[in-house]
Amino acid sequence: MNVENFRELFKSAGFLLLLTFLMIPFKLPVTPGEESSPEQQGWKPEWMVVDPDKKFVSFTLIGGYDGSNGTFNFNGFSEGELTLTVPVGWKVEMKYTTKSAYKPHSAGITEITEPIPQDDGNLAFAGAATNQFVRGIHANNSDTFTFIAKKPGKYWLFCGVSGHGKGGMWDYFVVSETADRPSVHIEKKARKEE
Ligand SMILES: [Cu+2]
Repeated sequence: MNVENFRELFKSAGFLLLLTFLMIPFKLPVTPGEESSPEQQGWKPEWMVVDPDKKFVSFTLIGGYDGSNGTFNFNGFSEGELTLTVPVGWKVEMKYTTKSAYKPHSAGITEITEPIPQDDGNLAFAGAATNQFVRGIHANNSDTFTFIAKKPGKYWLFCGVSGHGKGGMWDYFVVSETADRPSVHIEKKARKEE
């Protein structure tokens, strides 16, 4: 190997080293709840509070949170963008508030049926809906419901106000036999209004 070749080798090795350093910030693990984004696994939003010892999880849900899907959304998510997962047998609390002044909304856990029901559909668990599920809750009003997630399966988090489910005001609620902790998963769709 002559000097020139050696110099080239040294240069490319240096370049590779520089590249490696540049890559490091993107490979560092991210602490959930700090730098993580909703798209990452293990995201734990402020609106989910977990007590593993009591097998209890509390979700704070806001109907008409923002303008997404013409305000027909939970915490900004609609048409299945949001999936709440809880382990089977856990106690679930849903602290629900309507924010949008445009229309009343409600929240309940319902069976997934086709076609999407015009109104409330079938509750998956006894008591798993806000009061006035079909009439809805007006802006700045709240209702909290609790239930035991004893039946594994995939359900809707559904707004029972007439036409809202059909309008996309539904997300997913999963009762899992394999999950050991509650989790939130988000798959945000690209929308025109955003
Ligand atoms: Cu609604």
